[in-house]
Amino acid sequence: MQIRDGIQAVVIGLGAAGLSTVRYLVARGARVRVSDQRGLDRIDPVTVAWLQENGVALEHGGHTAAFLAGADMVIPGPGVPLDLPVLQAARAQGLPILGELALAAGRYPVPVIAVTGSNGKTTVTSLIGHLLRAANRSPFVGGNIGTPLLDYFAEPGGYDAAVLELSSFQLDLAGDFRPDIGLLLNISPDHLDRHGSLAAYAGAKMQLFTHQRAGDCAILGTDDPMAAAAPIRDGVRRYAFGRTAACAARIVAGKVELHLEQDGVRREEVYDLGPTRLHSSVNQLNAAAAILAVAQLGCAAEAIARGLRSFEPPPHRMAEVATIAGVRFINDSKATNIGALEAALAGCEAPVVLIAGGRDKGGDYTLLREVVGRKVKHLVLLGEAAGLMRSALEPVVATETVASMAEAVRRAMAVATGGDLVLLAPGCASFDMFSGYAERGRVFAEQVLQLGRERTTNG
Ligand code: UMA
Ligand code: ADP
Repeated sequence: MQIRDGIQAVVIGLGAAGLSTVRYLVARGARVRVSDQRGLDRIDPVTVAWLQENGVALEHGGHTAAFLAGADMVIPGPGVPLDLPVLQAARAQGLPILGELALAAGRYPVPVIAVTGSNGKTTVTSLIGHLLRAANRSPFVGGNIGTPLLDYFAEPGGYDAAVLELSSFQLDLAGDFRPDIGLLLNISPDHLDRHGSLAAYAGAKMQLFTHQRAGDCAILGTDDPMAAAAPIRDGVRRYAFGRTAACAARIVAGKVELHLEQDGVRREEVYDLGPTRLHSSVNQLNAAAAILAVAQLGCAAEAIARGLRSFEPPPHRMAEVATIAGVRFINDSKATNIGALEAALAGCEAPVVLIAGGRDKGGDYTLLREVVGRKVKHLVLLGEAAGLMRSALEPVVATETVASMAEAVRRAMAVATGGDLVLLAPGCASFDMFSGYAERGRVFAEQVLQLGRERTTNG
């Protein structure tokens, strides 16, 4: 969306994305105000000074409808709930409510590759960026992955592509945004506390494809029924990845086979994931998705193969921590929803002692009964959702509840035997006990290493 000089914009939420939005708008001559629920003492003084210098009014300690007076548009940060009273007031006044994507729509002067899905976004987004760099390209990599997507415009970066990780929150307010390559990995219940229903959540994800036009490209994880059913517009080139025969990037025995017709040239390539760190069952899917995306951008097979070999997956995702007395400990703290937990278990070969629980996100844990019944020998629960998970899963597995991660690790070790796998895959958010999934994963790893040390010392 074009921002004209003097237009009045109110940004709600001064997080990373909100601040980036303020900067973007100020640089384009808008008159900007920003409102945050935090008290002034909890906002970075450097940011407060910058706002002052740039004539940006700051409302802190909550949002009031009065702050909207004279506004032409309201831009909530991605994590700001859309049913907030101030946004209801904005709607009642007929003010447009736009997300960062709506502002960015049509503004990227380079091909945009946008990645969404319930699980695997960060892995795939960073892998696409890595493969492009291996092919001597200079991608901007941002969005939900950490660097706000409007930061692209903050400095002339010399970028030749924009690779964006997009959440359902961002896609909910995407306006006319359209990616040249839209990549949908999978859809399983997540963020239902915000979206209200699986249909509404899936609907937000599908916004990725709403404005695509003939010649654009849609890449779909067709092993997942909801992703396979994504409504793709006529003329958009549709490519599938997964384990079925019809896939353009097909996983066969730990390898990705690429079958692609490109500008009249046939690409038939095989990528062996054996010598890479992408050999887990979910990462095979992620690799297939990323290979399809960069092949679309013309990257050569040799660069792709080299990039796959040097890629380090992001931490706290199925990461090996240690093996103690033959028991392997795996940290999948980033498994913050039911789909990620299900996928983690489905990929485990050995009997699993599962550590799960945390803050509930409104999903249905009975969906896990089949895979838990098949793979888990003992379930250790912690956090706010322990009770809900216990009643959903008790019928299929022996369950106990603990009060801390230290206790969880010790109880898991007590019931595990050599050859078992202790998996931290919470299936929940972490904010009831930790500052985020990374702290939860760190505490788990520390406790495991501590346990290892104690056992060595005690003989
Ligand atoms: N705030 C209010 N009023 C509210 C709610 C929040 O003022 O009612 C304020 C908070 O006080 C805080 C700010 O808003 O100052 C937080 O803003 P935000 O929640 O929009 O988050 P940001 O810090 O801007 O980070 C966002 C993404 N966060 C969310 O979508 C929740 C980050 O994704 C993203 O990396 C960042 O923009 C840069 O693009 C994080 C995330 O957890 C990783 N995403 C969710 C997920 O992956 O599951 C969707
Ligand atoms: P996101 O950014 O979508 O949260 P991540 O790459 O951070 O995705 O991975 C989040 C969780 O999902 C981790 O537990 C990881 O093991 C799991 N995961 C990664 N890729 C997939 C996939 N393709 N399908 C299902 N689960 C996955």
